[in-house]
Amino acid sequence: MRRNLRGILFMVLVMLLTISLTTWAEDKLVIVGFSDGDIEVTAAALKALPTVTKDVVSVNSSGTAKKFSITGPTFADLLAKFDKSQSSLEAIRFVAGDGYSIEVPAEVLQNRQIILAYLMDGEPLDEKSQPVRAVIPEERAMYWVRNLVKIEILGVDEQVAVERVHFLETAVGQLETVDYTYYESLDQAVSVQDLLTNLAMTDDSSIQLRAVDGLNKSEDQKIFSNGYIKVTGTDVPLFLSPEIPKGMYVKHILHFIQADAAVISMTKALEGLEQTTLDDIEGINVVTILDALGVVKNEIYRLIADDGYFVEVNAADLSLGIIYLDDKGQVRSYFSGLPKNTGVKGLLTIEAVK
Ligand SMILES: Nc1nc2c(c(=O)[nH]1)N[C@H]1C(S)=C(S)[C@@H](COP(=O)(O)O)O[C@H]1N2
Ligand SMILES: [Mo]
Repeated sequence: MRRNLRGILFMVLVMLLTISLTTWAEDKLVIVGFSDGDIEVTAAALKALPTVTKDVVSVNSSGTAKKFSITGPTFADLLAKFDKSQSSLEAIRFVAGDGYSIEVPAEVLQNRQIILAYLMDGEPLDEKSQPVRAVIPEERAMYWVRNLVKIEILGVDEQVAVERVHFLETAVGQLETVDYTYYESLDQAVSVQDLLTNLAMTDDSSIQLRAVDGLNKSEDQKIFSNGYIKVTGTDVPLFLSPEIPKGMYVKHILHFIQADAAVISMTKALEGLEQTTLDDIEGINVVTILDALGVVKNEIYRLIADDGYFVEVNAADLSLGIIYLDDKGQVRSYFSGLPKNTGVKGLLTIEAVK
């Protein structure tokens, strides 16, 4: 009996210690990446800052809206304490304790107020949101990071012009697919690493993703290349990974751009870009595609097929051409009034020839 009691007491002690240690470990926010050193802010220090209280509406990726009121200091006020300013930052990354993370771009940093909320509707945050939830009113809920434990100060990648466009469907056709279980469905996916390697996209800069519903998102190169693009079943093309929370998945990818290369889904382009009919073929004008991706203006463009076949077309003739999916789902080009050899089957790449 005595022994039992002691055992229980010991267990309780261990539990209390564990609880206080974990609470303590998550009870602070670190800001890393400033040249003059990291900043550690305890929850108590955050609460000592002046606060704002705001009625906000969070909108998630499915369009569901939730209304509540939040209270906390602004990120700008916190930075001011350390003689820093939010608007002078190029980009930051919010990192949560649960593995969720998201990059906040310069446009958001320059135009929006960021609130480090520790009260919701006047009450302390729920367990999984503590110690703070970043709230950016007027931005999508993907930026409203619960359980915020780290803020990374990032530099921006040097802007380079897009010089080549790859068609996702053709590129995927050159790769091995793997089984990927998505909810109740067994689907096929390709490794992003394989895809990028195959397309000689070896840069380590961030990837700019755009979904067909207009969502734009910048993803870290390592996170992106460690993931998969699911190509069959629902929500495709879908960026996902067993290593990241579902909130980081990107559904219905229209295109993604990294450095001088872009990858576009023709299936999604047919939904998201303006369609045209040319000599009874329905597709998208070549110029529409190149403009959507911001491809550089050049005199000659090369169209390359998956078997290595290629043909060159003058810039002046580009608007005579469309890209379409044939009845086998293959990407093809067709130019009205140009020689038949400009009709490329299994189109993989369009690149500006220097
Ligand atoms: N820590 C953490 N914060 C997060 C996420 C997450 O998975 N983990 N998901 C984000 C996404 S994608 C959305 S849409 C919202 C969802 O917020 P809700 O659960 O309050 O609806 O939280 C954002 N903040
Ligand atoms: Mo989301």
